[in-house]
Amino acid sequence: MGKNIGSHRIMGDKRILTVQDISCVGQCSLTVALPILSAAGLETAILPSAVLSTHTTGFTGYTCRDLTEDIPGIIAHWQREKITFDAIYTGYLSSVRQIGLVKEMFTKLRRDDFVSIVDPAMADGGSLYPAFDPDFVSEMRSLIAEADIILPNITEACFLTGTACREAYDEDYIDGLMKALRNIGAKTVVLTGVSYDSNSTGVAVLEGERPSYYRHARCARDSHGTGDVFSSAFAGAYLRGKRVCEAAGIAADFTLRCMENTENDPAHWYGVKFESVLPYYIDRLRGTEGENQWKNK
Ligand code: PXL
Repeated sequence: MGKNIGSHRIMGDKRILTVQDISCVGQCSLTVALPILSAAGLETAILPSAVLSTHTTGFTGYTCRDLTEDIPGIIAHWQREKITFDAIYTGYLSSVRQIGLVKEMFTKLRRDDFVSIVDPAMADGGSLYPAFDPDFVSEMRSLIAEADIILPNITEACFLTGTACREAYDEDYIDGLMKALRNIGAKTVVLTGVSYDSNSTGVAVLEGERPSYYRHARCARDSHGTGDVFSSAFAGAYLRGKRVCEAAGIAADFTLRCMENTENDPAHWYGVKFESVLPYYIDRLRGTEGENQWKNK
C-alpha cells in the first residue's frame, strides 16, 4: 500500500485539481492552467479530459482522444490512496458522461472547506464549439447547479439559461443573465467579456444579492484561449485567499496584459503569450490593490 498523501498537511498549503483537455499545441486548457496555478503557489494536480493535437478553433484536421473511460479508475485509485483536494476547477470537458464523473469527484475527492469552480467552456461568439450539442449543454447546466463559482462568458451564459444571444445589451440584460444562472443553482457567478462600450470591457460578478462590475481597457485584437487564462488566474488568486471580486480583477488585468503582449504578433493567432506576463501575476497576488475600480450597485 502507498503512503497516504492526503494527510500531514502544513497549514496554508492548498492542493487543487484541474480537469480539462490537453490541447498539445494552442496555449489553452491544461497547458495554460497548470503553469498559472503553479505560479500562484498551488500544488496542482491535473486530470486530462482528452488529448487533442491542437484546440478546435482555427485549426483543421486535429486529432482527439477522449479519456472518459480512464476517469472512473483514476477516481477509484485516488480514493484508495485517500487523495483529496481543496478545490476542483473544471474547464473543457469532452463528453456528457465525463460531466457526471466530475460531479462524482466533487463528492468523493473533497476536503473540508472544499470549493468547486466550473468554467463551462463550450461556446463563444454566439456559437457552441464544434464538439458540443444540446445534450452536452443540458448536462453542463446540471453541473453548474452544483458549483460554488462559475465562470461563463456571455455566450455560455445564454446557452445555459436558454436566453437569446444579443450583440448589444445593457446592465439589465447582464444582471438578468446572472440571476438566471443563480436560479439554476450556481452560488457565485463571474461573467466574463461584458462590454458596454467600444473602448472597454469587463467582468460582472453576482455574489450575494448585489451585482458588481469591473471595467477595464479593451484590447483591439480578440485572442483565443483568453477564457482559460482568466479562469486559471481567477482560480489561483481565489485559492490564494483573495475575495471573489479581487480575484476576478487580478485575473482580468492579467488576461488583458497577455492579450496586449500578443496583439502585435499576427503569426500568434492561436493563443496568448502569457508566459512572460507570469511575473506580473505573481506580483499582483502579493499585493492587495486593484488597478481599476469596482462598481457596486
Ligand atoms: O479554450 C477553450 C478550449 C479548450 N479546449 C479545446 C478547445 C477550446 C476552444 O476552442 O477547442 C480543445
